[in-house]
Amino acid sequence: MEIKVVRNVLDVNKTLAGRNRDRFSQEKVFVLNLMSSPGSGKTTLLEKTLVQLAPDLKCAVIVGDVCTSNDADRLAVSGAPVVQVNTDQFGGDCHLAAHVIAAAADDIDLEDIDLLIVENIGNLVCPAEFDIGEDARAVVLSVTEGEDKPAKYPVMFRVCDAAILNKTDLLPYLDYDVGAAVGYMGQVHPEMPVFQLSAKTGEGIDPWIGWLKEQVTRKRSRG
Ligand SMILES: Nc1nc2c(ncn2[C@@H]2O[C@H](COP(=O)(O)OP(=O)(O)O)[C@@H](O)[C@H]2O)c(=O)[nH]1
Ligand SMILES: [Mg+2]
Repeated sequence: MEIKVVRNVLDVNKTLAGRNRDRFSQEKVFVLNLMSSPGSGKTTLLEKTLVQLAPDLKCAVIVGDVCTSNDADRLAVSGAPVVQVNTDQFGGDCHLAAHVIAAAADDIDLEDIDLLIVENIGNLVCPAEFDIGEDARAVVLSVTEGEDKPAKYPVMFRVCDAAILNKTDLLPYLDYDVGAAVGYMGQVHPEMPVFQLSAKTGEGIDPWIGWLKEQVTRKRSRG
């Protein structure tokens, strides 16, 4: 019985995600869903990413947290439009659902932007299950979280089109096996690119920026 209810929730979400996808396509906006566990560095990566993309792409961000507007305040420094969603109004949901994205997108002038980035709620499980109408998904894993997280939380890594291995500036101080982490990701999702970088120092960020620009360009060329 419980499984049936969950299935219904996901079916409704899929329908609403389809509506979002049509709307974003009509407005010619590329949508990236950025996910990770709390604290892996999504906001820090976006702070850097928005600055790097600014000359080429007009960006906006929807950022989700259970409470606070801390991340929206950090990201607004870039000058990009930012909408903060707090899920404590919806019972503290651990993910952003399609209808929440639809409402948040009403506060953004979609005609005026090329790329909408959604920083999802920090969680390696639930956000992977909820389509929000995005074009691409990326997951951030930081080197302080353990090498085997892709094996323990395979759904997240399976549904993503790219992964970021963040906080590489900390590697000299840790007993962390980068090869093992990348290996686990490869087992779960063999074709997925993995970008090793430090969002803090910016080292290694260029291939990530290049990948993101390429995704937007590819969608534009498809019309
Ligand atoms: N050393 C280091 N710290 C980082 C890096 N990226 C993020 N952090 C720190 O990790 C903490 C969580 O980062 P935040 O961007 O808020 O993560 P989020 O919860 O995924 O959005 C903050 O204290 C950041 O300064 C990084 O590349 N290197
Ligand atoms: Mg954040």
